[in-house]
Amino acid sequence: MANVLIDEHPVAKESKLQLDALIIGAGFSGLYQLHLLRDKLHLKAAVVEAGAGVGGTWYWNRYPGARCDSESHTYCYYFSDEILNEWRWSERYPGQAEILSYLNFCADKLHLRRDIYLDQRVKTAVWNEDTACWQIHCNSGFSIEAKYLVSAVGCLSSTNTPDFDGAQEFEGQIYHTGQWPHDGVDFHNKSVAIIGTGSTGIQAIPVIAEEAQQLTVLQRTPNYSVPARNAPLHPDFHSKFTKERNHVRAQMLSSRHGHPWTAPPRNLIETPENERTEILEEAWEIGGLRFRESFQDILFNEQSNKIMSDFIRSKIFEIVGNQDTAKKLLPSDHPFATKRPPIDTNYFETYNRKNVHLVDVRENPISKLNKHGLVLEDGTKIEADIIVFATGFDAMSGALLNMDIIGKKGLRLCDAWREGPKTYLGVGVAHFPNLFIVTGPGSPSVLTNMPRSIEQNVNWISDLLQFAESNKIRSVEVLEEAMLQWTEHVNTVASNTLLPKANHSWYLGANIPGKPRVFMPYAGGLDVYSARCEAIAKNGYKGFQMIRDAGMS
Ligand code: NA7
Repeated sequence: MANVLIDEHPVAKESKLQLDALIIGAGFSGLYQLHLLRDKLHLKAAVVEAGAGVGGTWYWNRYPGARCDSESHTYCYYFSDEILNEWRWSERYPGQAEILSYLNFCADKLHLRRDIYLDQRVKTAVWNEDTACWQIHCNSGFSIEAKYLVSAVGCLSSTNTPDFDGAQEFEGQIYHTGQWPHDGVDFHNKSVAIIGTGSTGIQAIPVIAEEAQQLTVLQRTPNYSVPARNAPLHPDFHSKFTKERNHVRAQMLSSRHGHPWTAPPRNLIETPENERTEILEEAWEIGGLRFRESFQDILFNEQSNKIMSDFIRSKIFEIVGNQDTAKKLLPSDHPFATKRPPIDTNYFETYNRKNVHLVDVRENPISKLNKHGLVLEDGTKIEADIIVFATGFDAMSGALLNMDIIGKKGLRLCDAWREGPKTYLGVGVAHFPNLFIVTGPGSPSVLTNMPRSIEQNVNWISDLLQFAESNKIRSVEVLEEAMLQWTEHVNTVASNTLLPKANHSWYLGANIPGKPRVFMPYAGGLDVYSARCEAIAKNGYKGFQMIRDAGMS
């Protein structure tokens, strides 16, 4: 890792940049992808990034309380012992600022900056059949020609801001949690309204409540949440972890969700009531996403899930003093963990504060904004100095479709995906040669601890490119049949679980008006998916067509 060149971000020039590989996005995926393609495969590779810094999700999501729900020692790269040895996490779950520092540390350590062009948002990417290259144009006018195009745009990077009438009339400030101002927002002496009680709202509400004069929470769908039990890590944590980390790594890779634990081989439904209550109470005290893994049948058996969901509902009743408020907070329209399960610090407790008010906007939706705040359909007015949109993302496919990607014979990705995303392994799309997607729709991605899925995908894509380069392949193309079979398999696997039972989930695209309802992530587990990818690679990348200059192999 010798520093032979100056580590500064390059300036985009007007003349076209010629590359072997262009990577879009400088988050966890893009940084590692650049490292492998440039430093291991020795390709001429670069990254374009829309933000003014590296970090991806953690660059944009700076809202109060922003924190990861994977534990720190697992939410990081595992490919480099040097990085694992040097970096020290401070808390059980890493906060936004700490993860952003970590990613900047990695970018410096691996000397990545000199090949990362900042403030470059990709507008179009067009496949040129004659040159077998992608022509990429950014909004700034910067353009690039590259043999390979790797999308590392992330699953949750295209924000969803409901288009309320009257937004221009509002005289206060509006912020979306996913585009938070870098110098923060001062809530002191302010009346604040927050829309949304997904993972983001659940993290932000307790922190904003401590600072704001009044906080009104506009809740459309009550959510389950489990205490995170965040705390500083013990001073000995790092040395203990260093000794155990090969074991931790193996546990993560052999698990369904990429966390270092798997559900014990027991079904809730078959566990006697007193025993299961004891297990759930203990899991509630430990906190975090492990709670979901207390039993193996939670996502498969409706009755088991109902018992677990009832347990959480009983906790909400215990925590929230005002029973009317508690009732409004009870989730009822989806089984636990069929939407992304939030973990929290004092979320339900926050409703016991005098300055926090809960408004149900399911039956009485937000109709518009006016000069002073929000107006509900029945005419109720909610005054606010600041409105926070914690309204989520056009997940998984949104950021990809925001770029105009045009493949063979002028086929646009938005047309190819008109009925929902279709991919092979989440990684490739038929008729879009030499295009690879890290944690795309059809991969385990958001159902897992992301860095594990990212490393698996990036390693696999890099091996595939290595194979293509050493075999003098002109273009790597997904076979239509392989893509359709995989897409059907993704659907079948999801329908064998309770996951599609959450009608409004962003996993299904249901949070975006007009978006086709297709269950997007692969629910078969990271372990199963990785084994499948490995077998496909061993089988000469079955499902891909490798085209040489002189014809086909
Ligand atoms: P989510 O989970 O999509 O949550 C968005 C929230 O915003 C959710 O409660 C929505 O209610 C609510 N919402 C969206 N539009 C409206 C309108 N028009 N009116 C009222 N309420 C609305 O996004 P998050 O950012 O919380 O989490 C995304 C992921 O980021 C998270 O899972 C982690 O993986 C990190 P709804 O439930 O649709 O009724």
